[in-house]
Amino acid sequence: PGTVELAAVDLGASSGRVMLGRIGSGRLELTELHRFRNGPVRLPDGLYWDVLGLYQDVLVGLGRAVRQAPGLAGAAIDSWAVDYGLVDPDGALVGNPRHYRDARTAAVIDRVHATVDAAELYRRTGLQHLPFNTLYQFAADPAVSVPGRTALLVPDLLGYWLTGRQITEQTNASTTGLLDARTGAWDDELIRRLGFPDDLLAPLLPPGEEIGPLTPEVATDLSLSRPLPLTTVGSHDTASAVLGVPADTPDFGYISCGTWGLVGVELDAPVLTDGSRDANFTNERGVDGTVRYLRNVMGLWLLSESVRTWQRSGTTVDLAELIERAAALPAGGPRIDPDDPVFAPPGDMPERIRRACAARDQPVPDSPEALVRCVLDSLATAFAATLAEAERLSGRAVSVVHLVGGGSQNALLCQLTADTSGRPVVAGPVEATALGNLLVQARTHGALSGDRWALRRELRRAVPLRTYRPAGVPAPR
Ligand code: ADP
Ligand code: LRH
Repeated sequence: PGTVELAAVDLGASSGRVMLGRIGSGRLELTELHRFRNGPVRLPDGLYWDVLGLYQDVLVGLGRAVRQAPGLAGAAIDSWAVDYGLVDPDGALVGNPRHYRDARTAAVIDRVHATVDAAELYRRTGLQHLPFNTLYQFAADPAVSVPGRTALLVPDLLGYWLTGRQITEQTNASTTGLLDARTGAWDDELIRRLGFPDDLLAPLLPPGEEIGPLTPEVATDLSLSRPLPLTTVGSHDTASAVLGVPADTPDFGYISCGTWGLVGVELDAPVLTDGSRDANFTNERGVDGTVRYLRNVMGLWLLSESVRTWQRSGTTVDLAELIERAAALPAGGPRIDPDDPVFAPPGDMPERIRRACAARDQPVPDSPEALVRCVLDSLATAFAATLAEAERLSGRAVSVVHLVGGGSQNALLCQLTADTSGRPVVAGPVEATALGNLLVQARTHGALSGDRWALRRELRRAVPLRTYRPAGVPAPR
């Protein structure tokens, strides 16, 4: 196997990027070709994504990939989970995809549970309860029940526009709440009982398969004169991020830390017990049939939405400097429960955090750095508690914690997580998701071979990592 050039499209909830990877055995280079902002767009009736803008940016990035890498062998897309676009039988987009932070599902959750109760949903699908899981969005969307329409998850919608083929990639399908946790197939009986059309969902494809070549129209737009295949990867960004964890032992915990903090362990089989449901742990599908056993922690959304609030009021914010000032504050300050649903919608985050501190009779953070410290102390506490619960519920020991994603650049968060969990925290790579996407593509194209451990070995050789040791625990000799 030689070296291949591949493009990874990775759409996070706060930014999208198109990366070029040059990959072969012993070689892994990553170049950022295009980065663009992403976030909720508020319209009078709710929150949406700017999906056409994102598609346009994907094309800009792919155009650069084609120009910079004349031998480009393929491309693949991953994005955040659960959200979808509906297409008519003639292929036209119906409406604009909603953002998962939109509040409309609150009115339908009880109705869904009256048809199939939460305990049965968990036994069948293994999915943690989150108000935005696709099944609740379907129940809140009358357009879904018009016969003949297909719901495509975001990476699959973009993939359809690029190739003309409608599929559902399997890792992301596991976040719909309609996939059988044991078999990885659509749970047709559940879909019927919930009253959704039989043909609403497109056929499943696992990671590592060809979706198809770019359409001639797209190829013309990209000035491409040869067929370029789009393939599946872990199109759920968290599935690609977990594949992109540079672990060398099964005894690892991970924190995929960006807009969300996805905290858990990698397993071979789902845990579908009542205890697991009570703790709201999810069994999402990973690459190569693995199970991502994890819980969503609110994540750096708390910080990024605070920064946006300050910027809206005209304050310039230097995040790195703020984190340094927060690090100089004494330990033992106020903490909030980051997973309180009050923090989920966009809006004035510092005010919500101050109110939460006051409601718990704790000191109210009175400066931006005190607020940042409160957020990071609270996240580190939630990360450590979630890791401990993942260990307890799954029986998988966690000897080391890998923290990947944008949050791995936050030295204070990494150190606090090491201190509160009592485990070494290995930070990086920042772009674990794009790297996980590229590693699977490289294997599909024959430039790498082997299982996920072989892919992770390539990663460990190539990316700089930093280890944070828990305070008071001496480094091993
Ligand atoms: P997503 O994929 O969900 O869009 P990312 O993994 O890109 O998120 O992470 C974005 C977050 O990373 C930001 O909200 C910010 O808190 C953090 N971050 C990005 N750059 C830095 C940095 N230089 N120092 C500290 N934190 C950073
Ligand atoms: C992270 C993520 C997470 C989902 C959420 C909707 O980007 O995909 O795994 O729960 O977005």
